[in-house]
Amino acid sequence: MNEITTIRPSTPKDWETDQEVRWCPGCGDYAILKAVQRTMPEIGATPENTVFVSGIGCSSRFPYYMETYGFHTIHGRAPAVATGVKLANPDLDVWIITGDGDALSIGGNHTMHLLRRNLNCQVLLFNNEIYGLTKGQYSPTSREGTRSPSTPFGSVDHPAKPCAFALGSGARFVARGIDVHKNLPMVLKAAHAHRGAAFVEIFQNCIVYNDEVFEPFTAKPNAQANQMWCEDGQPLLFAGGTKGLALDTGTLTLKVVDIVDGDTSGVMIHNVRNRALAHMLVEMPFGPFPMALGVLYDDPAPTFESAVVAQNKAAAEGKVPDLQKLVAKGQTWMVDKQPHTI
Ligand SMILES: Cc1ncc(C[n+]2csc(CCOP(=O)(O)OP(=O)(O)O)c2C)c(N)n1
Ligand code: SF4
Repeated sequence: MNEITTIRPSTPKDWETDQEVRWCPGCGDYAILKAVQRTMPEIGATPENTVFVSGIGCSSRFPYYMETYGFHTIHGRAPAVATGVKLANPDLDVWIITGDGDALSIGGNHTMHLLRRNLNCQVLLFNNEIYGLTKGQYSPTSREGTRSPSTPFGSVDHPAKPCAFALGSGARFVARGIDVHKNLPMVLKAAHAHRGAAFVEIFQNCIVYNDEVFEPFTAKPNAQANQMWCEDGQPLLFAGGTKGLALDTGTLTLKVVDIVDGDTSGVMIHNVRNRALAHMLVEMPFGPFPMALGVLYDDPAPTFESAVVAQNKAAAEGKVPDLQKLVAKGQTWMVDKQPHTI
């Protein structure tokens, strides 16, 4: 007789592996790993239905540390492998782990197509604005002036904005989090709840090659003044509710306004389905504006794998698969030209 065993809810510990975690002491990757391991039980995930796919980089060591299926693939190619995994078994919960170099240099093309196709998966881009694994060369997200072994006089490149790249590629979910911030699991849960490609940029401190680069908004004394956590249906406020964002209707741009006597009537209300607002939030220059964090855009659309499955089903309708017939089909084309004579 078969015995039915009840599924035991998991704990964060169940998602840890016996592998030695090999990141530099103090690396932001540790905090992200913990946040993901804390999130998995809360979203009701099961290790046997979960796959982590990564490219190459410090961040891409992540699958070794998750007690799930995993692929540590080739540089920039995690989206291709993840697409194969999802098409082979659409029921699997697929997470892509990538770095700013992995996703936006060598893998920029793959990331773009994954997002526009809208594969149902979560993409966690660990943005440390540097190549960590290869010892600190500048990356597509490094700021102008970044001194590194490959830019000894300072970078002259204009950096890419990962969330703007994602929106421009057609992503239907875009969010931002910070490695050590308590809100990261909330952002991860929202990404997981979204059906389709969910893109999350996580500001991750590389303590060795780019330490403190996010301090202007992550350091304790700067956080309140410069972080704006966006919540759907709520006014866009920051600096402890003393400032907000309003729309300048003349120029169709955002502007910072002071909140006087708690009056937020002129402040924009966040709407995660407003794509134009999302574009403005991810493009805001930091300094004059705060750093927009949390779920910036969330507007689901049909997914790639569901369309492929439906198409395959329709094409196979009424047909009996016959492998033998296919193999014995004979020649499918004739080469009737005479070979060239020399
Ligand atoms: C085809 C190929 N080109 C280059 C490399 C060298 N390489 C390995 S990781 C990496 C960049 C890693 O930076 P990032 O993606 O930002 O990840 P991090 O290490 O900072 O987490 C590069 C250039 C490689 N492994 N394979
Ligand atoms: S080099 Fe930087 S990103 Fe890589 S493990 Fe060390 S601190 Fe982390």
